[in-house]
Amino acid sequence: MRMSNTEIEVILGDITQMQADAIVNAANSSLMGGGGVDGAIHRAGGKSILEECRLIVNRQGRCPAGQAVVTTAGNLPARFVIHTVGPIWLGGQAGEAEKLGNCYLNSLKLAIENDCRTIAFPNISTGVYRFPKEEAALVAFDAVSTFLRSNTDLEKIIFACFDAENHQLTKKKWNC
Ligand code: AR6
Repeated sequence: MRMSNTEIEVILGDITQMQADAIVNAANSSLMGGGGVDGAIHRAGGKSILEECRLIVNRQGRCPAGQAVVTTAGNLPARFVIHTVGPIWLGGQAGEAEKLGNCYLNSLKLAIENDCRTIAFPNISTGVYRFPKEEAALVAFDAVSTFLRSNTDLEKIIFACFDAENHQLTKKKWNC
C-alpha cells in the first residue's frame, strides 16, 4: 500500500538480508549486542558495527528506551544500521507505548538526516521484551503514519517480520 509518497511493504523474512538504505536494530541500552534480531545483525554485519556502538556509548553513554543511534552496516547490504532501544513490557502502565512510538519516530528522523530513501523495521520489543504483538503493531502504525503526514522524503518503509503472527498483524494494520 502507499501512504502519502511512501510505499509500505510488509514481508516475512530476515532483516539482515534487506537491501534498504537503513535497517533498524532492536537493541538494548548497552548497545553491545544481544540475542534476537540484535544478535543476527551483529553476526551478519561483522565487528565494525560493535566498534562504532562502543564509540557512541563512550561519547554519550547508554541509549535510553525510545532513543536511536546510527552506525554504518559493515558486511550487510544496507548502508546504515539504526539501533533503537525498545521498552521492556512491564504491563502497559510504565509509558511503554510512548517509548515504542518514539523508537519508530526517532529511527525515521535519523534515516532522513542520513539521506536514506528506504528503511526496514523489525517488530521492535515484541520478542525478548514481551510487548504484546497486536498492541505493538498499532503503536508502530500510529507512529509511522504520523511521521508520514509531515515527511514525504521516504520512498519505501519495509516491515521485516520474522514470525507469522507479527506478519499477519502488521499486514492487517496496514491493510496490505
Ligand atoms: N529479522 C527480523 N526480525 C527478527 C530477526 C531477524 N533476523 N530475528 C528476530 N526477529 P527481539 P526485543 C524478530 O527479541 O523484543 C536482544 O537480546 C523477533 O521475532 O530481537 O526488542 C537485544 O539485545 C521479534 O518479533 O527484540 C535486547 O536485549 C522482533 O524481532 C532485547 O533482545 C524483536 O525481538 C530486545 O528485545
